[in-house]
Amino acid sequence: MERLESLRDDDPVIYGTIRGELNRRRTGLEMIPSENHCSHAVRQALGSILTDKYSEGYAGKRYYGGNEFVDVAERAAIERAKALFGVPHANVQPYSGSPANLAVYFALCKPGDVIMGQSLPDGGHLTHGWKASVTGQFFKSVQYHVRPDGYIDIDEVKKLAEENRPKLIWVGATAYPRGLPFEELGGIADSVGAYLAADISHVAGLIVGGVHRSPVPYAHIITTTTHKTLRGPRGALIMVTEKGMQKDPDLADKVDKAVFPGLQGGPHDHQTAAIAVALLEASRPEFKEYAAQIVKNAKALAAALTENGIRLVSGGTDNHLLLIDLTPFGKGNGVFVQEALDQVGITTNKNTIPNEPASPFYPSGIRLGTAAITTRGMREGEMKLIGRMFADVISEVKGYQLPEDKKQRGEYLNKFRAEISGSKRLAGIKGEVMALCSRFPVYPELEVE
Ligand code: DSN
Repeated sequence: MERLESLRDDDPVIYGTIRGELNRRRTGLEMIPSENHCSHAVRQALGSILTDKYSEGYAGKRYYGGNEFVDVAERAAIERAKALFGVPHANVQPYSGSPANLAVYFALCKPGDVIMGQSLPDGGHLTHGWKASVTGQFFKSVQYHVRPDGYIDIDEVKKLAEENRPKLIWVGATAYPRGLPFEELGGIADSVGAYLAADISHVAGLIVGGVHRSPVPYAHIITTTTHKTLRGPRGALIMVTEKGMQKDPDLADKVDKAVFPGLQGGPHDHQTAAIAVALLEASRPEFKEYAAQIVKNAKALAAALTENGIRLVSGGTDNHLLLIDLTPFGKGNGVFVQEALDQVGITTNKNTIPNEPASPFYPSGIRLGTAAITTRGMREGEMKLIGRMFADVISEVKGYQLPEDKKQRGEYLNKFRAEISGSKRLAGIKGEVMALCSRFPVYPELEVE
C-alpha cells in the first residue's frame, strides 16, 4: 500500500492536491480522450531515483559519467518500441508530443519550407501547422480539411499537395473519430516527393493492439505520445520506418541530432524508464484485449448517444474518440455542457467541430473518449448507461445560449454556474456516476487519507 507519508509531512499543499485529484478520479469518469490511468509499475518507475540523473547524449555516448544503469533503461525502451511498432529506429527522449513534432521539423525542414497538416478545427493538432503555433509561423503551412461527412478530404489533400509541393505532410489528429488514412496520404506524399510523418499520439495503443491500421508501410517518420491509448507516462517517441531509411539513409541520425542537441538537453531518465515499462505492458496479450475493448466501448457509447438524440461528427467512431456536435442546440455551447458534465463527475473537453460556427475558446463540440474508463474495466453495458447520462446532462443545459456580445459572456456564465449548482437533476446524475465508479475502482494501491 502506498501512503505518501513523506509528502504529507513535507508538503501538505501538494499532498492535499494529490489527495483531491485521487478522490476526483475515483469518484468520476475520466473521458478526455487523451487521458488514461497508467499502471502502478509505470508510476513506480516515474517516481524513481532516476529523476536525479543527467545523461545528455545517447546510450553508450553520453556527456556525463555514471550512466551504466540509465543506458539499460533507455536501450530497453528503444528495443521495446522498435519491436512493438515494427520499425528499425526509435528515439525515446522527446519530453512530450509537441517537442517530438518540432524535432521532426528540425530534422527535415528549413524555416519557410512548405508543410501540410490537418486544420485544427477539423481535428488536427496545433503542431501540424496551425497558425497559432510556431509551426504555422516559421513554415509555410497549408492546411487540409474534412469533408461535410466528417472524413478527411483525400481529394483536397492531393490537390493541395500538387499545387504546393510540400516538404513534409502530417497525418494524425487530436479530434478525429475515424481511421487515419495512412495509405492514401503515403501515396500522395510519394507522388510529390514529400516526407509523410504520422502522428499517432491518440491511436498508438489501438495500433499496437491491432484495432487500428499501422502507418509503418506508408510513413517515413512516426511520432507518438506515450500517455493516451498507449497508457504510459507523459512522454513521446519518434520512430523512423524502413521506408524512411530508404528515402534518406541518414534520417535516423538526423532525428536523433534534432532531439539532442538540437532541441533538448538531458533526457528525463525516470520518464524513459516508465515508457519502457509501459511498452512492455503494451506487448502483452491482455493489452490487445484492452485495445479491442476501447473500440467496442466507443462504438457502444456512440450508439447510446445517437439513440438518445445526440449528433456525432461523422455519425460515429472507429477508434476511442467521439465528437459531439452541439450545433442543434446553438453556437458555442460546449462550455455549458463541459461544465455541467464536470458537475456530475464526467470529465470531457469542449472542442471545435468541423466548420466551427463559434470559436476555439467557445466551441460547439464536446470531445470524449473511452481509454480511461476501459482501463477501469467498464464494458458495453456501462456505455449504455453513460450515453443516457450524457443525454440527460445535455438536455438539462440545452436552453442556455452563449451571448453574441463578448462583454455579456462572463456575467451570463456566472448566472449559469449558480443555476446549475442547484440543479436537482444534475445532483441525481452525480449520484449515479459515483455509484458506477464505486463498482470500478482505480489506483487500489493508493491509500491517502
Ligand atoms: N492535448 C492533446 C490532446 O488532448 O489531444 C494533444 O496535444
